[in-house]
Amino acid sequence: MEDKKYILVAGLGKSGVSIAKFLKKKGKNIIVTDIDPSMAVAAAELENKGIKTETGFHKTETFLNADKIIVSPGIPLNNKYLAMAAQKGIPITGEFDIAAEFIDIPVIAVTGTNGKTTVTTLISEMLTNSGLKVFTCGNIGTPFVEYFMKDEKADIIVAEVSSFQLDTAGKFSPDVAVLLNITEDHINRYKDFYAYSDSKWSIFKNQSQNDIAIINNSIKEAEKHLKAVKSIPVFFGRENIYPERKTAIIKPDKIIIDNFPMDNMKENKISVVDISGAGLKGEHNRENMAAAFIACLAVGGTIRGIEKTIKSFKGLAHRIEYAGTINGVDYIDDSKATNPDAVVKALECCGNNIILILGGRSKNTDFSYLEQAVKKRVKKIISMGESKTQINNALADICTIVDADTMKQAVDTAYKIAQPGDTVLLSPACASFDMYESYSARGDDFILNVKQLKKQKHKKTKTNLKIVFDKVQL
Ligand code: UMA
Repeated sequence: MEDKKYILVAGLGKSGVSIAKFLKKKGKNIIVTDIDPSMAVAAAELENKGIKTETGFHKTETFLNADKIIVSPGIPLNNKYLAMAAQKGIPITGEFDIAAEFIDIPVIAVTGTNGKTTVTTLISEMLTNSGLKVFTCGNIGTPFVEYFMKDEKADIIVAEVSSFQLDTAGKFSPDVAVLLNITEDHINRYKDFYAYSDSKWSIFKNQSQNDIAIINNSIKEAEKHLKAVKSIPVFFGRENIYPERKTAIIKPDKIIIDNFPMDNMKENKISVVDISGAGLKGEHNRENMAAAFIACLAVGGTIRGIEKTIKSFKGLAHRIEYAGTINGVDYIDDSKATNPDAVVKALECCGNNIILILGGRSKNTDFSYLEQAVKKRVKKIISMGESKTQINNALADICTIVDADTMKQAVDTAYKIAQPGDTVLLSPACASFDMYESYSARGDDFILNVKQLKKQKHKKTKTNLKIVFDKVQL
């Protein structure tokens, strides 16, 4: 049993490692624990820095004797050790709460079910192209506290924030907070959709009246949450449904600011941004651009920087990303689509003759949400991973479903089914962890299989030509 006072860092992933190093630097006494025995290597590095680690198990007393517990986003708060600690009154918090104590520059925080990484990246590039030094962090992959360990200072922090991070965000209070959308996701972690939705809305909870809240005006049941928002709301959407409020209206080729919400917007005298030559396609991406545009204006981004980014930014890897064409069939990698609404958005971008590869680790979301879009656009579904049965139960009545055990089998089956002009779309609506370590590993496997198939078919075509040629010579 530890007799000294200590902070317990639970989880030794990216977030846990960074927090442990940061707090150690601040002179705190730290213990790190991770249930996974394979974390021993990462633990050894921390041990060398004088941080005590416990890997391969969790010990009740280590949790119960801690002064405070900092929990990684991947560990559910109903974890039995955390629950025991909470019952004993031990404060349980997360990385954003710790970061909040040290922030001394403006912060833009972005949340939502889908589009977070795209908008975080867009805002970062728009501001960089406006001449600002930006530190980008959060759920996008770089822990927030890494900023405090850097020598180089930034003008602004742009953070992607997941609902898991918001649940332990404590005093975190962004100057500009963006809520992109809320649809069903992570229902394996939350009691129900409403609990998940509350988590998303909590991004605004510590904001004060001079801060900015950027909100998609099509989010359902927003009114009850808006009452609690103390900051200045600025909406974006296809129509101005709140005429008395500030809104950026999205048209196919432009975004129009209906009302100037902030002083610096008045100074900038910007009312329209041209998005006709945008690198990002699709209705959902027009929403993403509008949200990013308002966020940038709120912190002094320039119209030049914004328009330059809108033209040059082509999207992220594994998000509706072109992977190749074989026999007139396009193959699209959308491995980052880990919930049903993201799949609907991808289907809307990919025409009408789609072979859809679905499946992975379920997050208890409802696959029947896909019904309308599948009816309209999908020729066949190929299902893989742990959620095959759930997918069958939800969609077999409206679309033929073929099973695949591996990505190779899924791609080969899609190849056999597809006709020239069709699109093969990997858009799984599920997490990847049943078969891969991340969505990007899953996307890479898809791309690899598409490339190999293309090579194979190209070789075959060449061999066929040779046979014909040999015959001609005879
Ligand atoms: N663990 C325990 N005990 C448990 C359960 C888990 O010790 O009972 C351990 C695991 O063995 C693991 C660690 O806890 O080693 C969990 O770490 P983590 O999953 O929180 O992973 P990190 O590497 O710290 O990554 C986290 C975010 N992960 C999650 O939210 C699941 C990363 O988001 C984020 O990029 C990173 O912090 C930096 O901020 C990833 C993600 O999947 C990309 N996010 C979800 C999403 O986008 O849908 C929310």
